[in-house]
Formats: sequence, C-alpha cells, structure tokens
Amino acid sequence: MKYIYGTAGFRADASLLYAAIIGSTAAAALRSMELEGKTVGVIITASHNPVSDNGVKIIDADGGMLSMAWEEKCTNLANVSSKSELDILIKEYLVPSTCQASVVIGMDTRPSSPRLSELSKVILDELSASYKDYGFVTTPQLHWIVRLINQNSTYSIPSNPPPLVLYYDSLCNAYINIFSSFTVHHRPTLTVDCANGVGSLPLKELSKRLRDCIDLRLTNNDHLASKYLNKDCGADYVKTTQSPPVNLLDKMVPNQLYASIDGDADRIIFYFVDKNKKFHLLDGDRISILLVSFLKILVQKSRLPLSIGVIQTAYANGSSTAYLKKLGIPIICTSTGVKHLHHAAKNFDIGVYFEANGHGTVLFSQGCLHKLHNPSTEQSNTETAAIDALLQLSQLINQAIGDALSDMLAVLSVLGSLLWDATGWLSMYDDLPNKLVKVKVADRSVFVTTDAERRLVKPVGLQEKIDNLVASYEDSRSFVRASGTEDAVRVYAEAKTPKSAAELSAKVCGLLQ
Ligand code: 16G
Ligand code: ZN
Repeated sequence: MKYIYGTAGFRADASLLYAAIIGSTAAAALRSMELEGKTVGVIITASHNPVSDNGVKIIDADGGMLSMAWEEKCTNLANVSSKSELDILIKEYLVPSTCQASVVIGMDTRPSSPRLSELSKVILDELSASYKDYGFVTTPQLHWIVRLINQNSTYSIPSNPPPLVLYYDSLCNAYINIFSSFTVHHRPTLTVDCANGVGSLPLKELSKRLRDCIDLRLTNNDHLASKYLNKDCGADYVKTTQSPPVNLLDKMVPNQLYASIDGDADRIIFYFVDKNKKFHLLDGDRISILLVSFLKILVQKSRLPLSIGVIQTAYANGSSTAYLKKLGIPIICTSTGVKHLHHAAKNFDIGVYFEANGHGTVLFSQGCLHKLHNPSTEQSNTETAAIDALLQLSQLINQAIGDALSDMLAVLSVLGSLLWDATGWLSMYDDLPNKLVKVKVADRSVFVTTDAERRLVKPVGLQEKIDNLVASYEDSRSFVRASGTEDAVRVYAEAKTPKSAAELSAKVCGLLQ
C-alpha cells in the first residue's frame, strides 16, 4: 500500500497504519531538529471515520498544519520498504543539528489508538527525542499546546501549570468575561452530540467550569463505547444526512439550539427544529456569517483601522457569499482543506474562515493584537468595550486551528451579546437549495481543477458542458472536483429551487458516466 500524506494526514484501516506511524513520528522528530528543538506534535486520530480506521497527523511548530515540504518527506518516510531504507532517509533529512528533538503526542479514543501511540514512543526513544504524551486529547487541544510551548520560550512544562489547564483557563475566563458583559444574563441551553468521541471529555470539563453561564447538556458522550464512535451521530453525519443524530431523533425541543462535533472535535455544526418539527442546519457558512457580522460591528465601534475578511471554499452556499458581498466584507475563495483557508486568513487583521462542513476558526494577526492592546488615543466607553470584546474573543477562539469547543463558545458569545436565538440566526439569509453527490469514476486523477476548484481544466471540454447546463437554470452553480480523501469525485450543484438543483446535479453527474 502507498501512503500519501493528504489534507487529513495519513488515514487507513488501523491494522495498515504501522509504517505510517513510524514514518510520521520520524518526520516529526526530524522537523523538530530542523527547527532547533522546537516542539512538534503527533496526533493519532481518524476524525469522523469509522472506528476500525485510524490516522496520524503532524502538527507543525507554529501549532498549525505541517508545512508542504515536510508533507512530501513524511510521505517518503512512510513508504520505505525496509528499516535500512528508513535509516538512510532519516540521515538524508537530518540537518546538522545538536538539538534534541521535542515532540508531544496525543490520541483519540479509538481502541487502536494506545497501540499506535506506544509505537510512536518506541520510535522517539530510538531517535533519542524528548517527548510528552498527553493521552486522550482533541486534535485542536494538541495544536493549542504546541503553539503555547513554542510561542512562549519561557514556558516550561515541569514548572508551569499543565498546558491543558491553561487551555481550559483561557477559554473559560474569556467566555466568563464576555458573559458578564452581556446586557441580559440569560443562561443559554445547548445540547451537544459528542459523536461518542474524545471531545466528550473536554466538554464535560467545560460544562462543569461554565455551569453558571451555560446549561450544557451532552449526548452521545460515551468516549469508551467505541463501537458507537461516529455511528449515526457527529457533525459529519448530521451535515450529510441533514437530520438529527441518534438519541436526539424525536427528542428535540422546538427552537432550542443543538450542536454536533466530530470524532476529534475539530469541527462543529449547529441545528434546531422549528415548531412544525422542521429541521434546520446552521453549518460552517452560518457560523462564519454570524461571527464576521458581529466582529465587523465591534471593529466599527472600536474605531481601529483593522481589516476583516472571510475565507470560503467553493462549497459555501451562494446565499452566504451574496450576504457577505452585501455587507461589503472581502471574500477569498480557496481550495478545500483547512491548510488553504488558514493560510489565506492571514491576509487580514481579522480573518474568519469556515468550511461549510464546520471546520474553521477566526485568526487575529499580531498587528491586530498590538493595536488592540495599545489603542493610541483616549477611548470612549463604547470604544473601550468593543476593544475589550475583541481581545476576549481572541483569547476564546483557538488561534492554532479550528476547534469545535472554542467555536461553540464563540457562537454562544455572539448569540448572547445580540440576544438572538436559533431562529434569529437562521433568518440572516435563506440557503440556496443544493445537492452534493459522490460519483465513482475509473480514475479520479484525470479531474484537474483551477480557480479554487470551481472550474475543470481536464478532462478537456467537460467544463464547457457544465457551463451550458448551468446557464439553463436560474441562480445556479455547479462544480466537479476529485475528492482528496476518497476514491471518488464530488459534484456540487445549487439552484433557485430544490427541483432545479436536483435536475442540474443529475445532469452534471450524467456527464461523468
Ligand atoms: C479533509 C479536510 C477537510 C476537508 C475534507 C474534504 C482538514 C483537517 N481536513 O477532511 O477540511 O473538508 O478533507 O474532503 O484539512 P474531500 O476532499 O474528500 O472532499
Ligand atoms: Zn475532525
């Protein structure tokens, strides 16, 4: 089997992952040495995949995704055919360095995870690396820890409070400060479907720490019931089926807010049923629009010269893009995959990025934080309050990577500040009807895209045919791209009515047969 380090790292059936774990652990240690001993992370998880799968991802020293150059090295290290070949490659990639490698490890709650984590530690011992194992952590928690350790050179693990304690302190203090600034101290109720994954552990901690400010109710929250991991529940299930997860079917209270996270808690979506029991999804596009609208008001009130923009992918609903255009907020469209959105978000002082599937965060640039900490002139009360709210949000929202838990608190902060409920949030715009279909093809590599995956350059002539179909439906759009995670291509179509979206989708799929 050939491993390829893709947008989600390496993922496969857990029994096939040994070489990938060895290769990526070696890559993490080598990357750390190249960066003169900065800490690099290894997280063992397969996110929303079935429980029999597992995976591994490397967290780069800034707390973000692994640099592109190392993705290739990691792929090579995982695909060696013998121990001696591995040793040769390690020597080739080893920069002359006297620094010891420093690595932190974490894992999700799959039954195969402890075994894979042990294997990773064996490799780290062989490479004489120093390491710390954080056991069960969400992917974003380990990203946050890596960022903390490297950002603050005076931070030392033995003498300071444990990083996870600081993680909870940072999120909870910021949320409590925001909550205490609300004009009405309404304690919201939120039920979270934890996908029976690792996210249920920190959510239990948050529900304890924030019990005076949120009535947080957890369901599908048995992280030990691994056979139920992601089974008919979790963010991916709810987004793709557009229906409630198991254990909430027929139990949802009208107009009350619900959320689902995925198996490693790096994505979140919200939903509710109205009084007619109609199910409404509040996905990544809606989270993005809610947060950016609120942030824009705060920036205006602060009277600070801060740029603010939104990053979307081609999957963003056309109505959300139109709404942003009306607000005059700059939009960048990138290819699918967190690393692309994250990178583009750095173009702004405040960059809001979310994929429709719920991956995302808000980045505050160093320049922005400097301005917020050092406002030049004397401030009015309104300006001071807005600056303080922006600072609290920058503490609350995970700056390393999208984090279901901090995104959840950010959404509750905004809804609480605006005195909005789920229906108010939904009423911001109406989604254009859409359809996303997966099509099996003989060879997905022949589908080559351009313009942030919105247009095909190959197979030659296919894009013109799609354009002709799109032209015959009002307010419509359609694109075809090869999946980066599955052996299939995805066809997205949206149009003014559900009937025309379905028709357009069927016709575009027909072009692929
Ligand atoms: C990966 C990406 C996710 C993207 C998805 C697309 C990360 C951490 N994950 O799961 O952002 O939406 O791939 O899958 O970047 P696809 O290429 O199969 O459509
Ligand atoms: Zn995930």
